[in-house]
Amino acid sequence: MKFICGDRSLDLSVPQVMGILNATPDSFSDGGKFNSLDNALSHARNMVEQGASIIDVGGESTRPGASPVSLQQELDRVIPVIESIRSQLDVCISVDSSSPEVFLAAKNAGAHLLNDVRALKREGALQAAQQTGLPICLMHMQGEPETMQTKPSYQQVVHDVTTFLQERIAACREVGIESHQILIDPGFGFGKTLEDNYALLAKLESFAALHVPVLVGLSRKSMIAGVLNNASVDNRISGSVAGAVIAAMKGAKILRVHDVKETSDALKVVQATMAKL
Ligand code: 7PJ
Repeated sequence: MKFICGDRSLDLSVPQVMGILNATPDSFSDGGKFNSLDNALSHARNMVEQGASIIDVGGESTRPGASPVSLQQELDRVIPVIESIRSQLDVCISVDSSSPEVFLAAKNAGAHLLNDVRALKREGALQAAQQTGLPICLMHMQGEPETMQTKPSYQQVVHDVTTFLQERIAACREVGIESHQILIDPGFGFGKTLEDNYALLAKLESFAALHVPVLVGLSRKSMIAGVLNNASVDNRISGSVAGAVIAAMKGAKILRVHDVKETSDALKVVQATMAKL
């Protein structure tokens, strides 16, 4: 099960780890520690050594309540980081963005994969993504980061998220992005209550019906804190690893995480077990 990403490929017959690299000064779990270029590169290098096969570079904070960033700010944050990783490390680079201009600049800087929490809904995003020729992760979000946790509401969360992703896959195919270039993600924490998040995790295997690989990001999120007495970010690692293990056992192929070593080890145990099923 090879997934082609630009001039690289990912073997999705085993779960892959995507390490999170926040190029934002206000990202909630690494608090701007990695916003200088050298720090970003050394963090990326550590994550590769610990088992990440993808580095996800993001310059827009999408934590609940975060304010929007300007296009120029986003470009200034992510493009130098992508160029630097591309020149120094042997790893697949994804860009966490919703902006068509960022997609195109990221592709030129050496990115291999687009990761859009707005599922290519911004004006011009579908066309720009198609133009890059890169694969794309389509994520579900209800609302926008500034207000999405105010009052999330669904008829039936698993069904609603599935329908949305199905529609976005169809929109991609209409502009010429093929299904073998698409990943989907239910978007844990993006306009969802604690109950919604666990309902989605419990039924994650149902997304296999969409016939594209599933990516999951629940690392250090409030759905982990919510069952741990609102544990601080530093105390969410075991809970996050448990979530990653459950997701992988329910078919997720890519796990987007902060704690790469812990998650990679856990996924090796998952893999050894799944090989015997
Ligand atoms: C996700 C993401 C996620 C995908 C963020 C955070 C918030 N991209 N970007 N899936 N989350 N595909 O890491 O807490 O869940 S930013």
